[in-house]
Amino acid sequence: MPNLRFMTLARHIIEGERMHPEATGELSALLSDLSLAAKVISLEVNKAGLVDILGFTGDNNIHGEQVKKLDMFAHDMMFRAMDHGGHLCVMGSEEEEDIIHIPPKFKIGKYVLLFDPLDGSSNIDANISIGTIFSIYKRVTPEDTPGTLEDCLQQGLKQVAAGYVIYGSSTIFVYTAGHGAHGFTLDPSFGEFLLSHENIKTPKKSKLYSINEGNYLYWHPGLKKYIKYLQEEDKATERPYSSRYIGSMVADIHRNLLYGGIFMYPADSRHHKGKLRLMYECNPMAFIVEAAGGRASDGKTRILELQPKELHERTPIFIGSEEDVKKVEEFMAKEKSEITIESKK
Ligand code: FDP
Repeated sequence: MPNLRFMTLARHIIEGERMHPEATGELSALLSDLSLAAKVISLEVNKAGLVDILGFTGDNNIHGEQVKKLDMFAHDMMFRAMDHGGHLCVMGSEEEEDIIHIPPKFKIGKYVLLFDPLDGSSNIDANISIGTIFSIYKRVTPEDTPGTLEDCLQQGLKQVAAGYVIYGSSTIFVYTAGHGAHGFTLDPSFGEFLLSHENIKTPKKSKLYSINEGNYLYWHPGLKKYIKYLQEEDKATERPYSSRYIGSMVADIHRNLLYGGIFMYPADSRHHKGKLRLMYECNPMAFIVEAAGGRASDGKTRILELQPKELHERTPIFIGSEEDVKKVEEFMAKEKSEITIESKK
């Protein structure tokens, strides 16, 4: 085993590829291009407080949210880093309504890339950790033709790789190509991602939950009971749990992946499909968390088995330590009633 301090992301990707004699090197090239985009975005995120890049552009994205300059910068950077390698046939971005075609001047490849260029962007001004999330699939339509929506709308279990980059106290690139989840910390002095979290194993049970409790009134009754259960005292099951909610999905899930925890963004009586996007947020995160031994569901069904119908569709999500996710599923299954708004006293 080589000295971990000198295991760069590039080397790790290449060594991973050697385990697959049939590999063409294209996936490795894609991951390397992504790591370049991550370095540039990281640099820009770190400069955000210094240069005049903060603030709203005045435009709204397709979800009606106000877009900040940094989101657009990250979106452009991802596109420009990934459009010309010859490995992709189509892309999709949380910031763009339609699928993104590869410019005709570049070669068309066999992979599909979906990404959320800057997740948690409402936190930028407060210097809170944010992240980039990506998901890679093999195309399902004939080769050498432009990719289509059909290539993008695949079940999460068809992902060949997924990852996220967290821009926090340091920049960390976490990815899985199906064999474990691995984390690399960016050494800013020489601009390399170095292996810092080898083969992450998330605890099977935790003592920590993450949810926006401001939405309590609108939750499913089973979820209300589950959260109350977590707050009760019981030494045997290590309750009460602690509550930790940053409100930035990558940061919340990264912490829970390392320490154990359950992150929830449920459906509620106002938002029947929750808030988070299946293709850009939930599928890639579920792929990583499962690779680390965790679990992810929409409350009933495994996230990776959901059949997407639209590029930007949302889904409820319960993700993290396996036993905790199973427990909330049990609580919700016991309550037959639908989500209702509690009457005001
Ligand atoms: P944001 O709106 O800041 O982009 O993806 C959306 C997201 O952040 C997630 O990163 C985060 O977990 C969630 O929304 C927070 O939503 P609430 O403010 O409703 O809790």
